[in-house]
Amino acid sequence: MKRVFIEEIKASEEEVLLKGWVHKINDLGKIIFVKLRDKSGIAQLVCTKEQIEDIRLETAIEVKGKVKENKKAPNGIEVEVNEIKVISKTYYEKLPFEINSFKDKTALETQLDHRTIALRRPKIRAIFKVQSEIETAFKDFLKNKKFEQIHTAKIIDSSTEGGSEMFTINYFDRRAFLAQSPQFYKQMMVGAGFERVFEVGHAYRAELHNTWRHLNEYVSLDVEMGFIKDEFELMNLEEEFINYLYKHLKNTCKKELEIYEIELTDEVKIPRITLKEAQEIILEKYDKQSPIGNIDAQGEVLISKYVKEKYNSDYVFLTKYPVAKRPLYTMPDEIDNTLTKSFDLIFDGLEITTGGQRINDYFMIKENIIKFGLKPEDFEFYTETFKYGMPPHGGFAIGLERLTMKILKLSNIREATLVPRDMKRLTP
Ligand code: AMO
Repeated sequence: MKRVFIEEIKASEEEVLLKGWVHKINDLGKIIFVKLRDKSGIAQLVCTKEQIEDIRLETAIEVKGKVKENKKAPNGIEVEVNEIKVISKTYYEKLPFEINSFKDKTALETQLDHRTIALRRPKIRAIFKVQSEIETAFKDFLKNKKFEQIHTAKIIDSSTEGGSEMFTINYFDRRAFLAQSPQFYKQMMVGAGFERVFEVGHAYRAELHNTWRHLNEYVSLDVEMGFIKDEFELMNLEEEFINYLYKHLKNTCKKELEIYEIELTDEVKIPRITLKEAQEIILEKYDKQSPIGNIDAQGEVLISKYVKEKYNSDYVFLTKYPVAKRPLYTMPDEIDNTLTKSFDLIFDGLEITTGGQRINDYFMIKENIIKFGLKPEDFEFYTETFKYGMPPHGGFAIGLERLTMKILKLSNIREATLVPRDMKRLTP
């Protein structure tokens, strides 16, 4: 007999073979209802006392039984058990927290300490179904537009984003770093002839802040595109992706979105505001001064509040960041060369993307490296491509966990990270 997944059980089926974990046991004396959980859902089993002698919560079992209609059971179906076999016993004394309760009062840190137990809760696993579909949508959307997937080195020789937020590692007899971003490599591959590339990979940031929105290891959804006109082409591309993503999630994650009571809008139209305008709005409307050349976490919340009220949008692109605040590869603006052709995308009070057009001229990039106080010879591996006809290009990167967190309205980025790495956490 072939095993069927719980979501596939049909009322018309005579007998089924199910496999899964014991989710709940409800002993009514004469009959016992056991909820069986597999990756696809939960089924009600009707058992006798003898049949459940060797089982307790979370025992892995195999069940053969008859399918019966019962309006009161989940999905209107229950399985009258003929045979239960224990596949794997449990050895715990006490569960670290309840897996089968609806209310979840366990502290996030405790859940993360016992990650694989917490993930047995359907509500928590739903986050990662959504996350996996975000990744699928990202790949499908870009492949349809002639982008190719690449994988670049995560052990690297130099910083891409500037700053000191890099993890150092011993690389035989030398010092190396963990990549903060695939930035240089994705640009190099555009020049190498791929024209359009994307990467889904880990990025590492040795940031010293332990906040609800920072990880030290996160998944970066990176895009880079050659022969572009300007940074607005990139914003249009990202806006189109968000619309594609929402449709995809509505098709593939109906159940999961329902669990989190999320209704995705039918059309996402993203307003574009310069950083300077945003700073003025934040000051005039909310009496809050922003840091020079940027907005801070509170500013992100305030500007989102403003665009929600004014444009009914959950998203806003902030454009034209100053040269002084952007990495060395960023293209300056033609009209005002103190500004850059770069942008951030803020989603419901949180930056989820940075992007922009890049410098593509060989001499200009070398000059900029010097301006940043660095040595051009250390960057020859990167700038070499620029000698051989580097097209105008640009791209962006989306933090996968941040996007997941905001779509599901979670309050901490760790909830949207399968095995989070932060300043304190290196296990599980
Ligand atoms: P940036 O450094 O802004 O840009 O990162 C891009 C996006 O990655 C996510 N992100 C993070 N997520 C969780 N924890 C962190 N510590 C963290 N740091 C960044 C955010 C952020 O918007 N090379 C450029 C991108 C480009 O221009 O193509 C870059 O890395 O969602």
